[in-house]
Amino acid sequence: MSSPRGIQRIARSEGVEKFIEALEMDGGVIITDFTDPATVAQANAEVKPWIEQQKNSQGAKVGALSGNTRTVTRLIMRSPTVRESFYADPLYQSLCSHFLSLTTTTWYGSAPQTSTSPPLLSIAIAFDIPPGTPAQGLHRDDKNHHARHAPATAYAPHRDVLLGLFVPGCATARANGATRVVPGSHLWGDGRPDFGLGAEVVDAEMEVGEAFVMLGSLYHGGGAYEEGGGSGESRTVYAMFSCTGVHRQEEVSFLSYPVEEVRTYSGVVRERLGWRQSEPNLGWVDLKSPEFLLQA
Ligand SMILES: O=C(O)CCC(=O)C(=O)O
Ligand SMILES: [Fe+2]
Repeated sequence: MSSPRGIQRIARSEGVEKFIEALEMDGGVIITDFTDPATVAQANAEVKPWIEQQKNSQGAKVGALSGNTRTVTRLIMRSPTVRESFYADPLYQSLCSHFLSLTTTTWYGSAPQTSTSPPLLSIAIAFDIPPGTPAQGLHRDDKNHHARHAPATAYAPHRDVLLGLFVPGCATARANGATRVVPGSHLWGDGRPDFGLGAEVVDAEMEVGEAFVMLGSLYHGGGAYEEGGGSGESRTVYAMFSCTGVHRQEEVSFLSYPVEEVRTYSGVVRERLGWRQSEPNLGWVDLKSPEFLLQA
């Protein structure tokens, strides 16, 4: 069931509840006054040198990434503006808490124990997509977590394990491959999706300063950026995803066992400690399975 309104565009002053309603109904929402052009320009200036350094040199291609798309990983460290002005944004963080925090009561004997698990950052990464890039296949980003979805007519709490934030570094439109989204598809099941009939695919077109928030179960994908389309400048997008806090190990193996130690362990133990990535796209370092760090 897709919303006849497509993707709603909402200002902060309308309050967090409006954003929650829009996400529950459509699976995504545009924040019209997320930030301002000066802050976006600052993020662009911080990230551009890293983009230049990546020029077509990316060894590993990430899942759906196509053409000459360049990526900047470790964005939390590389761009203080992305970190503190975008990722730490109070509205985005409130939405993360709403959709991803888990509070559960269990029993210790006959005493109730209630605990809360806050969300985690799953990844912060920049995509820089030049003209001549074909459209991505429409997909759900929670494929990485092997999420499964029962078909539903209304949103139920904790249906999602991921909440994404896309902040464009330039105005995005169909001509430069704005993200295509399928409003309402977060309520679909796991069967083969039918994008032809009844499903409305819309372009999440944005001005600089706007941002798109999306549930991990929403079908979406980068649009085609034809040669000669748009301004000719690449389309840069800062993408941040939060996941539920329970999608991790009980013991933080990477802080508990130094790499020199792990080098002496057998293959199966290294793998169980997380030194081999989970397919697709989880547990990597700079888009590569971390096994390369174990080579002496
Ligand atoms: O390029 C975009 O707008 C979206 C990218 C995306 O969805 C992905 O790489 O998973
Ligand atoms: Fe995606």
